[in-house]
Amino acid sequence: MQMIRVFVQRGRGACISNACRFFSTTPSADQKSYKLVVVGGGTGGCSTAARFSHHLGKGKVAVIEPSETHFYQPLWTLVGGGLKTFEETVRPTKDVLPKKCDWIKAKVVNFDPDNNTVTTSDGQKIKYDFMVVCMGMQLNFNQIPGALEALKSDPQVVSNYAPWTVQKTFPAIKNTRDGNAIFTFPNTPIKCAGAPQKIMYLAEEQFRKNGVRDKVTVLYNTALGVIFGVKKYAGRLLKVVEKRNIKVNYKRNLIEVKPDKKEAVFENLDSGEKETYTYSMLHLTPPMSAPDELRQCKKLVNDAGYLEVNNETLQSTRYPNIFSIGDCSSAPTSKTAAAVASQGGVVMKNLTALMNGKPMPKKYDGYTSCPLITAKGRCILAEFDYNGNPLETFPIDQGKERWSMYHLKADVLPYMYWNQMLKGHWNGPSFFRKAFRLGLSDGSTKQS
Ligand code: FAD
Ligand code: UQ1
Repeated sequence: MQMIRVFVQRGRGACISNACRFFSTTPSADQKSYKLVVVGGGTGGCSTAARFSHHLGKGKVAVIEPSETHFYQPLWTLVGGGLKTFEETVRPTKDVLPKKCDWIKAKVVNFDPDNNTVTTSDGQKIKYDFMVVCMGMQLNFNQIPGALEALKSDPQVVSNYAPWTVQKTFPAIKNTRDGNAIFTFPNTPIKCAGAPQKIMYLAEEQFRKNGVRDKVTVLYNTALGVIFGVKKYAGRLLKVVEKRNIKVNYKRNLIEVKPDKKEAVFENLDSGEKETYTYSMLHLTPPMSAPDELRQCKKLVNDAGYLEVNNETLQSTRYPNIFSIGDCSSAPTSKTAAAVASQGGVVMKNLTALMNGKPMPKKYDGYTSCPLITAKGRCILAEFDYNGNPLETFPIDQGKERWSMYHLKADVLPYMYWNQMLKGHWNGPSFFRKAFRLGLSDGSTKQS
């Protein structure tokens, strides 16, 4: 019987050895068993599987992922803006998962962390010594009455957030001739919090190109009380919306879409009153949550339904052999692929140490990044940490709209994603940040 020692770890170097626990990994005859099970084969899952299957070898790592298709979601902003094709964002899952791992093509439907087992949608029970959970976020269009119907029936109601609707966005922008073009931000955490406004800037530019800008009112109706969560970039974005004559309505939460009347109903979150707007184009950002299958496992999640991890080590606060990366984890940072890259490096180091009975050496600082496209060829590259302090890579003011940052977003990062990140070779830009500053500073600046 193989026995594995797992250290409960609270922060760098601190092993509370009397909390060590032992468990068996012996499977029954009909059960598969792996050293590491990765749940989800998206950005976090694929890169994690690559890192560990390289080190652990063939047959030791399984990825449980139901989808035949892997999407590079960050490029959907530019697909919606008519600047990239959808095909550039899609690859078969079999081609992006590492060859040394086993792909279990199913969903996890149940977690049993006390017995180190998950159950899949096709009835398999899979046992693990260690598990990394990277299930991303669930899109909850169904929570807005009329939204799904409108997305299916009205060509002018679109969303960059789902693969089945992102290709509707650019035709809708081109068809808009007058009236209200409304862009929403919901009353829940979302992935890439900048994306709801990036597509608005690209649409506004297209309205100008089409000669209809003076007849179209561009509205950003956001449930938030600020345009962006980091002061430095919020200040710059407020200048952009002012210059471009975009109206921002704060604390407005979309509660219904009526495609038959071309109306969108919002709740004013301050007064509780309902406000109805007619639309000629409506870009929806749906409410989001952790996936239902994860939320159901109360032993693993926090009150909001996200897998509860230590913010620094990214280890489950309750089960030391479980870690989580990306959008489904409770780490209180802005949910992006850039954050996943940094988190992946931390989990690689910490979980490897744990597997070898050593203290966990790495701490995640909350690094995340949002390339805020403001037009074709213009981008503010927001990068910041847990405290909302800018943590910029390049020795220039990234709060300015720049062509170089647009090129990074549109051309360099997609190449890096497919060729470096998914192969487990990209841990985020901290190395470059330090190199650009010749080791003198880590590039962090307090909010001004
Ligand atoms: P995902 O990559 O979404 O992967 C989750 C995987 O889990 C999926 O493959 C899913 O099929 C699988 N899964 C779900 N449920 C189960 C289950 N029950 N069992 C097994 N598997 C399951 N990030 C940036 O850094 N920069 C950007 O500019 C940017 N722009 C964006 C623009 C848009 C429009 C969108 C939608 C996202 C953008 N992002 C951006 C965010 C980025 O794509 C995500 O943060 C990132 O993909 C999160 O990785 P993940 O592994 O957590 O989730
Ligand atoms: C990043 O690392 C990343 O993941 C690959 C993204 O997702 C596509 C990003 O959008 C950004 C901005 C980064 C950060 C990378 C650099 C070079 C600043």
